Amino acid sequence: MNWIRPLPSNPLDVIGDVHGEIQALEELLGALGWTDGSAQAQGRRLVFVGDLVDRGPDSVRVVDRIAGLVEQGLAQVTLGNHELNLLRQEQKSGNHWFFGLEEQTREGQLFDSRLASSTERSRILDFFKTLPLGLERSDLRIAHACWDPSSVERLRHPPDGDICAVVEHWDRQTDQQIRAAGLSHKAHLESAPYDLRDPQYTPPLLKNVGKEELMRQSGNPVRVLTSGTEKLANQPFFAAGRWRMLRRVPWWDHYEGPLVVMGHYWRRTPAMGPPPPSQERGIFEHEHPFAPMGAGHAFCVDYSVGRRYAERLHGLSPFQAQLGALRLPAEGEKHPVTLQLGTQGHAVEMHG
Ligand SMILES: [Mn+2]
Repeated sequence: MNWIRPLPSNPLDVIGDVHGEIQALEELLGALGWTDGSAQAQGRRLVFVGDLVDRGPDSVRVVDRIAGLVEQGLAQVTLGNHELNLLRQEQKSGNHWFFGLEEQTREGQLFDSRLASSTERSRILDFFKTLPLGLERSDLRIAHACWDPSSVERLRHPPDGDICAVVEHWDRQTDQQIRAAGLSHKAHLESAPYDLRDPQYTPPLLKNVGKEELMRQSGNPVRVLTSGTEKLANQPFFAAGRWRMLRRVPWWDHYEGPLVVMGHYWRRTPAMGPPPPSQERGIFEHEHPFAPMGAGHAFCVDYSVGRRYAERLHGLSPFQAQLGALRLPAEGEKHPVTLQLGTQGHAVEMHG
C-alpha cells in the first residue's frame, strides 16, 4: 500500500474537516462550482483533508457523497484521526453514531446524529481502507494534521498490511521502548488514583502518563500525520472525553518546504472572535484567520465546522463555524490563492 500518493497538477479545491455536516458540504460544493459543473469544466480537482465524520448530523451521507466524487476521479482524501478511530473500532466522543449508539454531549444533551446501519458501517470502512495518509506534488503537500518529513519518509517504507496492521506495527515498537524505559509501570502507578474520564475532577499533571503518551504519539508516523506533534502540557485540560497531559505543538513555526495544507486544528473564523485565554486553541492566537501559519509554509483549512453541533444546541444563528476550502492554482503557478468560507470568498496572501 502506498501511504503517500501523488497529487494531480490541476488547480485544486482543498476542503477542511467536514465532521458529518452534510448541509455545509453541499453549500460549499455549490459555492465552488461543483454542483453546476463549472469546477469540472475548469479542470479543477477536489482534495479532502480528512475527518469527514463525527459530531455532525449525517456522517453517512457525507462519506457517501465524497466517496462518489472519488469514484468519479474528481476527488482525493487523506485519512484523518476520526477515520482512524473507526477503522480501529475505537469508541470515542462523537463517534457513537457509527456504533449505533446515542451519546450525550458535554452540555448534557443528545447528539443529533443519524445512526449508521450495519450495511452502512461496512461500506464506510471499505472506503476508509482505500485512503492514503499524505498527498504530494512539487509545490504542495497535504496531510490531515502534520507533514513531518521524517515520519513521511518512514511511511514510504511501511510494514505490510492494512492501516490497522501498520499502526500496530509501530505501536509495538514504541511499547518495547516504553517498557525498556520503565515508563509503563511508573505511568500506571501515577494514574491509578484518578478517573481521567471524569470532567468534574481535575487531576494533577501526571508527567509519566504524559511522557508515555508522547512516545506513543511521536514514535508512530501514522499518528504524527493524522494527529500532529505534541509536548507535555503545563497543566491538564479536558478534551474529547478525557483529561490530557499533552498539548498540541504549532509544528508549522519551524517547517520549511513546499506549502502544507492540513485540517485538524479548529481554526477560528472572524465571526468567532479571539480565543478565550487559557485555551489550547491559543496556538492560533497570533494568526490572521485568512493567513498562512507560522513561517508561512503551512495553511490550516479547518474552520471548526465540527463545532456546529454545539452552536445548534445553543440556538446560535447564523453559524459562526464554517466549512472552508483553499483554492489553489495549477502546479507551479503562484496566483491566485483564495479561501472560500461557506458562501464567502477571500483573497489569501501567500508569502515565500
Ligand atoms: Mn482531526
